[in-house]
Amino acid sequence: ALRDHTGWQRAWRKAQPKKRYDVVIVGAGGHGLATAYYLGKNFGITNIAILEKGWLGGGNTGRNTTIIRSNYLQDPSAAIYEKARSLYETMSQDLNYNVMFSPRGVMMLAQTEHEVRGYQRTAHANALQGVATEFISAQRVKELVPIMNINGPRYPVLGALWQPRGGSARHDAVAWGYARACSAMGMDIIQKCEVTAVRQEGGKVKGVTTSKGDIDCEKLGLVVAGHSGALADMAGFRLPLESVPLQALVSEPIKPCMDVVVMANTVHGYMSQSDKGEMVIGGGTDAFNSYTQRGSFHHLEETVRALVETFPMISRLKMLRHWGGIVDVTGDRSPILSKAPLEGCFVNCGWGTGGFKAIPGSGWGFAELMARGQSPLTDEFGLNRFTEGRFIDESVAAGVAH
Ligand code: FAD
Ligand code: PYC
Repeated sequence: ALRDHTGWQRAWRKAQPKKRYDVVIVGAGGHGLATAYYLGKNFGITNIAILEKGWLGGGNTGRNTTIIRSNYLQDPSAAIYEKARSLYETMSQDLNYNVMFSPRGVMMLAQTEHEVRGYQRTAHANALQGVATEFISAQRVKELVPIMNINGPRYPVLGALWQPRGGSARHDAVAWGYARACSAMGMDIIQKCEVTAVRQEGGKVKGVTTSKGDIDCEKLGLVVAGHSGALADMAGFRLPLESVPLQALVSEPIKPCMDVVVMANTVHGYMSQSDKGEMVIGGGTDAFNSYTQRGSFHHLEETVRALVETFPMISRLKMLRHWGGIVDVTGDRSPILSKAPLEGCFVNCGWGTGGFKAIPGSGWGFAELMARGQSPLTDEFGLNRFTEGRFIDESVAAGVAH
């Protein structure tokens, strides 16, 4: 059907690396591209290269299950995730690219008394932070999601933390929209360009060595999610991170049956319905460190088993595809947006299982940090918090997947 569609304009230019840039960003995922975009838009810095070892958006940005919410507990988290959620509301207009943001509502089920108390606490914290969430009853949950069995013998639904303006967006479109806007500002997006070394001189970053040659830069941003440990190693420092696979799967498409996103954190499962009708399903991280970006059958079975008491209908669904991405998990389940020990080098990582929702807020704050050396959105997320013991504990909000 697309036979006669020829001569389409490229969404972003195919670029060859120059010898030198003001800023080099490693990683053309959502966070790297958003950082470049806000460096250009908010600070007028456009002499930028974004280097990607594979294809743009082919890392976790193109592998995630697209849940967007800002119902975190601690103030610094609420600030950056709510900034991101609010930027998602206008992203299609801002980028002139339809990212299909769908604020359909996200609920986190409370299936133990412990979770009831935890989510009521989060709802109170969110009220103080200006984040609109509420704790709703089991009956209200059933009204919103009629296919749910709220009277399961093992894990009955006791209520839920409900964020009506949470939802989802089309992950590829987020990456492509930012990429097109960056390219239009004159930035170079260079795919199949793997960074293999970080070059330094006198304790300051000088540039990078890549599969397409050496590139010099004034400032370097490392934004490579599950490969952050490897890049930090090249730059001569260590990060408090573990890299583990996180898997997801989709079913055959079925008629519309659920128009909100549901997370069941106690049993480690979550589900939403895509625009195509597929049920998008995921569970917890693999129990071992690995760089293997693929799915495995035992994990798939565990996840579906976890959900089937609450969603009996999934026992009859055929599953179509499963896959994995490598997520970078910190001890306090909060990200790292920080100056690195090497002068001129900055690191944005540790989003673990929950960074898709944060892409615009992270890009906004990290761009400010790289341009000005400081940002109110990133101040609390520095590497120094691990040596000073100022953890931002979000293990409950990270929820299902951690
Ligand atoms: P990535 O998109 O992974 O981009 C990093 C890029 O760096 C990659 O493209 C990689 O190829 C490149 N790179 C690595 N090394 C090099 C090198 N040496 N040289 C050049 N380039 C390099 N988050 C949510 O908020 N909601 C969800 O529902 C959700 N679900 C998820 C489900 C799954 C199965 C997975 C895996 C993740 C999920 N996440 C979710 C987490 C989210 O996907 C990530 O936190 C987010 O996408 C990270 O984006 P990024 O731009 O930092 O990383
Ligand atoms: O961060 O909301 C999230 C999430 C859900 C599944 C994976 N991550």
